[in-house]
Amino acid sequence: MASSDSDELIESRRQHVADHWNLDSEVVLVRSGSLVPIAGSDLQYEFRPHPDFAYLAGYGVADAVLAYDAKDQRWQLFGPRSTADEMVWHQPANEIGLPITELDEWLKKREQQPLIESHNDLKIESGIAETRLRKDELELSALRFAAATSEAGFSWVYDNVTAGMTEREIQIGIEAEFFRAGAVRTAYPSIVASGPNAAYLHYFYGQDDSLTPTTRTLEKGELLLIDAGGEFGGYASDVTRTMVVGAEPTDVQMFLWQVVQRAQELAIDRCRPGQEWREVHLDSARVICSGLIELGLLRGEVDALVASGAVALFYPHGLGHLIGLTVHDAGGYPPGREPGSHPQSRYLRTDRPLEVGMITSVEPGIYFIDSLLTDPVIRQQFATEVVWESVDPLRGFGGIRIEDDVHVTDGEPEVLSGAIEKPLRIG
Ligand SMILES: [Mn+2]
Repeated sequence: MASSDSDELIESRRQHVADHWNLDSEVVLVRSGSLVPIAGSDLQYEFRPHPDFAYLAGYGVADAVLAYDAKDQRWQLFGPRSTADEMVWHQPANEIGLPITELDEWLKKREQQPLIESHNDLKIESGIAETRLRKDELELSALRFAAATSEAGFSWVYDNVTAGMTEREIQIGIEAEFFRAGAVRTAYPSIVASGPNAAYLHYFYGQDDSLTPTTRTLEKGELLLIDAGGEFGGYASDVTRTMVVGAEPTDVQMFLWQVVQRAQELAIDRCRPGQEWREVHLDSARVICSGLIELGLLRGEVDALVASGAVALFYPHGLGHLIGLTVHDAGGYPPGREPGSHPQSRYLRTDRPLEVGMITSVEPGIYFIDSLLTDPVIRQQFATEVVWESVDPLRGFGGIRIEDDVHVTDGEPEVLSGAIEKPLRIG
């Protein structure tokens, strides 16, 4: 990060954070983090900086520290320097700030001031989170670019995927296009789930066994759910499309897909300042509930079915989450709010009123999850609300999720991933 525009924006982030902290004389250290060794080897996991450091420093360098002296209201960056031996094996370190070896001396001059490690202090962390909520222009351009890399990947899927391909082949194809379009990495492990696998909310290659991962061949007429996105400049994109491959959709596939699509459309339109995200989420559950009643899978009144947890059997997750330097970004719950235990909301990752500058995913879904549908306690509990004789034949159907990334503005919601088509059928 070099340009003076970005320097100015980073300066302004620091100012906002310091205003939130409102400290007198403390010294705060924000660390980038260290490489994590892989057990039993001399290798390390790929480095990811702590997002608070990345946000306030603008770098992704390991073993670096950003220090703030509240007395002088000054920020000082410290970074590692390579030794001659290290430079035999590695490219030289990015020489940011003062050498990290000078940090002790710098702290000694301030030893009368209380020292706070930012990642151990709730007030300090939430001061950064509250600032990270509202994205600045530099962040928005990274987020838009990340979404464009995802678009390249999904276009490849629409043009190339046919029945008979394995999930792994599809994953390789979509990720290659993310990277070709400029993504630095995938924002999270890509979910490429065919047929019944689409009912696992977070299904990904190698999860079952990292030595010999299994993959499945997509069959004609099955659902294919892809939840994948590129990452750029540390910023994530998070997109899901579900389609029927190689055949005309069945009536049930088409009906449920349209219910999810409608729930998503209504929720995206609600991504406006002042809307309580929990309410938007519950309304999406009501839309899905109406669809399940109409299809004859649930019986009863919409509000009662949402309240009892019957809808959560088919839509167990939250409508969406904040997106930024992590795919499930900081600030989902403001101080004073906590995740509840209600089945329809316990996985809700955000509970706050929307504000201009927030980025949220909008991702309703409907799934036929075997572990829930076969549980005898659940079957007994929902004996009257769930029409089991109509639900049971749909075991193995998989699931449908449609997800876009939405920027809350003071005008119309901006759908960052809006250029990615939503075909019901491909191949
Ligand atoms: Mn998501």
